[in-house]
Amino acid sequence: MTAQHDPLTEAILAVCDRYDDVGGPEVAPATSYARARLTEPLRVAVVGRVKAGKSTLVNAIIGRKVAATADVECTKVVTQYRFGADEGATLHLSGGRPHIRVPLQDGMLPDRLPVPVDQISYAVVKLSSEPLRNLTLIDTPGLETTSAELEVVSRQSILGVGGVRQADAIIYLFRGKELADDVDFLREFRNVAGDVSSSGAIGVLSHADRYGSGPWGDDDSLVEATDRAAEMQLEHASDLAAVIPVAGRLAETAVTGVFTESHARTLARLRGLSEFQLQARENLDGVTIADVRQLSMLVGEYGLRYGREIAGGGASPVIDWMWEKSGVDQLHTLMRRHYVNRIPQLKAKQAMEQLERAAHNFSQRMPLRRMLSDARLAPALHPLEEVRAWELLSARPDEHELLGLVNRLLRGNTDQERVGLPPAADAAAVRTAALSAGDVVKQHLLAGDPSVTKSAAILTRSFAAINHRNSS
Ligand SMILES: Nc1nc2c(ncn2[C@@H]2O[C@H](COP(=O)(O)OP(=O)(O)OP(=O)(O)O)[C@@H](O)[C@H]2O)c(=O)[nH]1
Ligand SMILES: [Mg+2]
Repeated sequence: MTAQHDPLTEAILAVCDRYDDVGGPEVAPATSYARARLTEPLRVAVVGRVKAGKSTLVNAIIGRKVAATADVECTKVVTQYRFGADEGATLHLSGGRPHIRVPLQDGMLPDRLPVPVDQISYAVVKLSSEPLRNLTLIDTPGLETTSAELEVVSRQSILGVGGVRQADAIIYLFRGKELADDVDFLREFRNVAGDVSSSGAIGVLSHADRYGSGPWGDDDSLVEATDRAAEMQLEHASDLAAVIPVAGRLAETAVTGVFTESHARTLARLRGLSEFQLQARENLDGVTIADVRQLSMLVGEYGLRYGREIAGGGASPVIDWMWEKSGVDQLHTLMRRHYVNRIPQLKAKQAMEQLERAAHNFSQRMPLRRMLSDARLAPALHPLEEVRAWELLSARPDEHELLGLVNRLLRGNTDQERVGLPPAADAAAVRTAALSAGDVVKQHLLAGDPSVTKSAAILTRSFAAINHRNSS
């Protein structure tokens, strides 16, 4: 579906036109930016602590080694990966200075940049990789960086203009146990950026192949990570739409084509070793320690332990196994469910908030703000209110009765789907279902909890509108 044909996008474009009418020529840059953002690919920022595995995950999603990864602090500037046939990088400097074009080095942003990193607001790397046609990925420096120089840069730039503030959605990586800092940051970006809240945020428990008792422990790390992710999902319901375990390195190795038949043969030769021998790197049956180290870099200790049995079949089954174990497929599914299927909603939300923020800078700020709040009440923008209800309800510790209703409303493409009826249901049946859903909702209008009352008010309008649309 092109953005122009989506009713919500159309409605926001109409709001942009009105913004121009009310605000006059000085608002043109704000509206042209908002229009452009509505039609470009969704922007997803990858955020988390230093060494959480953010760049590795970016590579895994793009299917190519585009971001440098290392055991030492690595990503220094916020980097947007966008689709473009003209591959290359542009550094956007702070203070409005002109951009600087830099050639890529081995397909990546060069290690040495022509200006100090604290002068760079963000970098844009254009690549002709297919996954970027529909998705712009934003890799960010780790939170709580170790060098003082980066400390200031990172928080500002991650939250700021090139980073989360400009993202339609985020992936938040936790490495192992989440720390108070992680939770603080999630809250911080909700407050400061405001643009992306729980509906657009997916949590990833990274390094899942090393989780819990570790790759050599009695329990399977991935299973332990899956259990922990499920708990985290409940604990962070107010900040994150879901939490899943991901072993990014397995995925990166699987999709970037670095795992060869020769690696598979070496890995297969480790089958006869006991776990102790392999872990301690003793009596390696003719395989050198250097070879095992190299394999471990590619498939991790988890891959050494469990992948060697599969390696007898060659590189391809190992690659399939790593991809399957990595959890990146599930991440894609979640991203489709939470982001891609809701691009118009996420983009509309972002555009409205951007226009609201920009209004403060213009002489007609009060009329602009009034126009925007009126627009929010119009039926065409009601889906945004439904997203708000979803956020309020999913932030509650319980699985509230209304949550199921709002989920269905947001996922449904037709009124039949929105009220839970089969496609063939006629208007009368839809009306009856909308009325009875409306009755359920009304019981919550006087609930003591303001988040429930507000959601119930929003859903009352949703079902009234469905009823109205289906009345002859
Ligand atoms: N075993 C294992 N190692 C991983 C995984 N993900 C990343 N790594 C490794 O962890 C190290 C850090 O990964 P990066 O992707 O550079 O982490 P980052 O969050 O981008 O780090 P900064 O940019 O410095 O904040 C690298 O050596 C990766 O190969 C994973 O899922 N499992
Ligand atoms: Mg990085």
